[in-house]
Amino acid sequence: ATERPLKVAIVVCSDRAYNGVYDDISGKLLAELIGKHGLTPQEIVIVPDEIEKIQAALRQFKEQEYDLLLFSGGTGASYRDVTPEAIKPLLDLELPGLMEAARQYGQQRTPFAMLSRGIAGFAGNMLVITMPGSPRAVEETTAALFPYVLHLFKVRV
Ligand code: MTE
Ligand code: CU1
Repeated sequence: ATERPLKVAIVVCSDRAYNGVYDDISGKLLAELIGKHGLTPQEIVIVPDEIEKIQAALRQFKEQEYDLLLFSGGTGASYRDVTPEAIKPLLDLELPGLMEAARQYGQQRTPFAMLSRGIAGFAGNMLVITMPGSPRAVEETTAALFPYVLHLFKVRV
């Protein structure tokens, strides 16, 4: 158990943010929100809603020995929402309780929280969480999970 700062990255999955149709708000917001828990993301990247691009991002950060990788977006039910499908096969250990808790927390605030299919787990030693994409969803999901998920880094030894 080292006390070095966690290496954190954020990956925004959004065709429209990737193509510059709108400015990414959720990635920056997420960085700010986890900042309150002492985490500073080294990188914020935007990828289109494509399985290969999403998987390539995970593999890259895993290779660089990141500790925590936060995805946002692409967890819904549209034909372009593929984030859970991309991530699931790359997880070595699923942690269903994380998104169960996040959806429950969200559900107490908006009935639309149940529409997210987000998943979480470890890819090797890297904790991966796929949050829904709207700023409000990012805010609520972060509030539900942090700082409690950080306990996992003491457990996963
Ligand atoms: N969860 C919370 N806590 N708050 C929200 O506002 N929005 C929902 C849901 N989860 C929301 C939420 C909506 S409207 C959708 S469509 C799904 O997340 C999927 O979002 P995504 O496709 O951006 O991942
Ligand atoms: Cu929605």
